[in-house]
Amino acid sequence: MGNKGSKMKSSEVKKFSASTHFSTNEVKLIYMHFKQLANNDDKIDKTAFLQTIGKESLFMERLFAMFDANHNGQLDFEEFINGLSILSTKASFEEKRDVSFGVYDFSGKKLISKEDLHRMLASSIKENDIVMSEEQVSNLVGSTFDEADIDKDGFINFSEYSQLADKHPSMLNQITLNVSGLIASRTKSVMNMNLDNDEED
Ligand SMILES: [Ca+2]
Ligand SMILES: [Ca+2]
Repeated sequence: MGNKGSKMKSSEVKKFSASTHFSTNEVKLIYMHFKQLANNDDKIDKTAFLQTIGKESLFMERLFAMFDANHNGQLDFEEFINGLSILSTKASFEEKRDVSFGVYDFSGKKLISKEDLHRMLASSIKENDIVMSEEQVSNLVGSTFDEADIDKDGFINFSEYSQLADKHPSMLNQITLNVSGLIASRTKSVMNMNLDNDEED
């Protein structure tokens, strides 16, 4: 913490600010937070990621898998900040829609099966302490497929998912976190000591 190398070059800060929804100050804060969580290889693992999000769930585990673009089981800074950018309130509907489709698409075949949806729903219901019988979950899956599976092939493809999301935009709400607030509150202690003496070259 606060050690050498925990600061990012201003050209890098600008680059990440341009490629995400974060201001240069937010990029610096996120970088500090990343350094706190990262292991010696400058990567964060799933446990550290779930800590940041403050929530352990199947959904968040799937998000981690989506953000881990090179599938090595760890997030480097670029993967981390790109992921947080999609979770931020400033991310577009399309960004959130695309990542949420991937969350449900367990097989990676660009198709959501009834089993995929059932698994995710059952898990969210349990996490939110909602009491629902197995039959009620199955009925919910069935009625979602009745509406979404337009060509009736037993899968929700991306185009069908997009149409469903257009009709029910609130289903993407779970892809939104107040990332700036989250990061600011968790980096408060190191913020003062690191944000002074900024390189302004
Ligand atoms: Ca990775
Ligand atoms: Ca279909």
